[in-house]
Amino acid sequence: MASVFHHRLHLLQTKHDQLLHLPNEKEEVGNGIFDRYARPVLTAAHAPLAWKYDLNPATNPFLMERIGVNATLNAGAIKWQGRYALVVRVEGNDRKSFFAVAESANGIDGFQFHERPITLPETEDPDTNVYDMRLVEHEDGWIYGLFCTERRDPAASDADQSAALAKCGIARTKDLVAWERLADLTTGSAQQRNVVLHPEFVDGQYAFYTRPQDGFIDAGKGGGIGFGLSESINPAQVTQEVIIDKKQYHTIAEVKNGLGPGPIKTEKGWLHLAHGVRNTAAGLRYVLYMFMTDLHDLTKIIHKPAGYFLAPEGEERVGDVSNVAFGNGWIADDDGKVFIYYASSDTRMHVATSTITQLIDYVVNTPEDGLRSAASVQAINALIDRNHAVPAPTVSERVTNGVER
Ligand code: M1P
Repeated sequence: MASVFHHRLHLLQTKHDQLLHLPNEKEEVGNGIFDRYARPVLTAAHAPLAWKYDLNPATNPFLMERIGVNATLNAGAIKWQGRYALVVRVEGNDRKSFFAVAESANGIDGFQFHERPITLPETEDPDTNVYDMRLVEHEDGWIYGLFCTERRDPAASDADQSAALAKCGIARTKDLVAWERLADLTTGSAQQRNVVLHPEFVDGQYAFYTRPQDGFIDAGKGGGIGFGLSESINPAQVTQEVIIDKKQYHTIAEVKNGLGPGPIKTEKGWLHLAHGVRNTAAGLRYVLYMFMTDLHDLTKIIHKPAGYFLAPEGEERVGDVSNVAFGNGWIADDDGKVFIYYASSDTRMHVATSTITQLIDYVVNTPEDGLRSAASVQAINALIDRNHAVPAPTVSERVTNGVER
């Protein structure tokens, strides 16, 4: 039996080590807006062996997996002590999610989990499930993690074991290791998911992006990305929410939408990444989109490209909840490079890279959604007209560009 244990341990350790050291390559031709990479940055298989196996041959002679890890998804992100840190939603085989920090030196490969998952304190009303943390370094000096806390709906009948109440949980830390739990956010809405803290005070108050909805799955008459202020962070209470980006018929966000990570401040405005959801015969389709709000009036969208910024592609389209791209973490480096972390199909984490300059160009210069097929054709014709006006390249430009020799 001891030989079974040691043989399996050697194989498991070798495979795990190889996975952790796999380099990630940029895919060759991107869309000019961002670059995708060949491999996910984190999968369930990246979880440390010590989280899953009893490594004592006396008590686990077959070296069986005792605790299963099902998926790594929807990670918040932050540059921390010069390294790229993700606070990952790790989901076990038991369907419970928890948070764990994984770090990398370059943000693209080599992500490794800390030895232990985060021990998140509970409130007096324990969470059944916690997920999708948004990290924000606030100007008050704390790093906040806002996440979804889910509990069974107390009004549901015994026959209904799926009705849940989703609220925004709030925790804060100074080191990503020790977390202080604050009271859950209260708002006027029955349910809240996808809540994000703005990094700066607004009129001396904490500012929240919200996503009010009537039911756990259905946005109902709620939905849209909301915005509201709270005098205090503990307890945080938003009494007035205004919808700054509503769901809209025949767009990528006609069923619901929600903000991704905290916004990035640029000289032109606040850059936002969000997800939009539409319904199809194959189920819900989640894609990422971007918009920009005014530097001074955070409720005013000044640019919003039509359609999606990033949609699940190829293998990304398949997973536990297929056809989903979800992003709640990005990191803007001082040199202008942006690392966009997104999960595919509620299963694994990926990175895409871009720059602030490219993202501003994208949000400012991509036509807005005209909301009619005819308007889409008009936008294409306008582009063709402008292309006709582009002077033909000179021979020397064609030679320089490698078109002619
Ligand atoms: O399954 C797709 C996503 O569904 C929910 O997102 P939203 O609240 O916008 O509908 C969340 O459960 C999210 O975690 C999940 O990825």
